[in-house]
Amino acid sequence: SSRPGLAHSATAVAHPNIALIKYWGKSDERLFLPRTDSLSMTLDIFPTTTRVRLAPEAGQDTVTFNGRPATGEAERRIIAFLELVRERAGRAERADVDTENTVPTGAGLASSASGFAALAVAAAAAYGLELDAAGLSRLARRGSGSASRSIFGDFAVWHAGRTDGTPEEADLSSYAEPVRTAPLDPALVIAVVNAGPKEVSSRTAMRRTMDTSPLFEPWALSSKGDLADMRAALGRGDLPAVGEIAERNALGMHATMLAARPAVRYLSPATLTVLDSVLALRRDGVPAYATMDAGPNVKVLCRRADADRVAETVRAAAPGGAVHIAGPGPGARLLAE
Ligand code: 2P0
Repeated sequence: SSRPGLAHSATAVAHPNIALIKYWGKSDERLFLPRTDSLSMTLDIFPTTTRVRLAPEAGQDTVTFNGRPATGEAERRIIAFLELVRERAGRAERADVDTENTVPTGAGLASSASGFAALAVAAAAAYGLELDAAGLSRLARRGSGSASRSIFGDFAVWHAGRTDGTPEEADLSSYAEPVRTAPLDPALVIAVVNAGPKEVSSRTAMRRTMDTSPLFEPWALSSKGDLADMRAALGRGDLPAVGEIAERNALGMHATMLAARPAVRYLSPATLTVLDSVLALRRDGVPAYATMDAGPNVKVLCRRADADRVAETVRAAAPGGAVHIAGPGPGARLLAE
């Protein structure tokens, strides 16, 4: 509502994204500046819907997550994000945040990406902060790096930003934007081999990898080449090339973690069983390629027309786990209240 005297409120919805060129490692932890550029596909499943309602009488923020009060680190991060929005908007009122998340939290299924993208769009609107899409992406980045990409639908690239200037210059130049592609008709088949929360947070794992892994810098360097190759493959609509590049980039990222001291290993026996089934699909002539994030679950990129067959195959490889089929989804947006 924009009626004076009444609490302002805004509701936004955003979807998770899966990186085909990974974000792993920060050059600035406070500003969420990534060490490398990354590129992702936003999904059409697992939306997060978030309402931010200003509460001028309240002495503190309240955060409700799937109907329950948020606690601990999740609550702390959301309140820190509201502080940032208030600072930028020159406002002081506290807020009630109510968020409904349909994705398993903390399992490497990108719940923080949809979560902070929806929060950025809703909070900016509620506090009267007028931002274009790049500005919203920069803002969402401060909640969780990968959220910068969920502002956009389909494929998005997140720029690491300038590294030769001040932190402010880097901050201004690190945001996501859409990537043009030739028609691909892709699907991501998501094999949930374990929906529980991860043992090591992305933040901790990234920091340890950068600080201790001798493979980190070589991967960061090779990721630049992967991104250039990926843009070209997307531009010509070459799904097998897109998949091959995504798979090698993800395996390289996991190699950097395996070489950290102590090692960070998100991949489980069930993960490797699914990876074997993806190789078997390729041997049978089905273009299917795997990517894994900060957890044991596997996302298989394939053609939409092959998605049911791919889903059957990975379901047989990892019995008991849920399998979801996602297509390219929309960017974050405000809902009419
Ligand atoms: C990505 N991941 O590009 C990479 C690949 C996981 C593996 O972004 O610390 O939740 O909040 O910026 O975005 C997961 O890390 O980390 C992630 P923060 P985020 O999707």
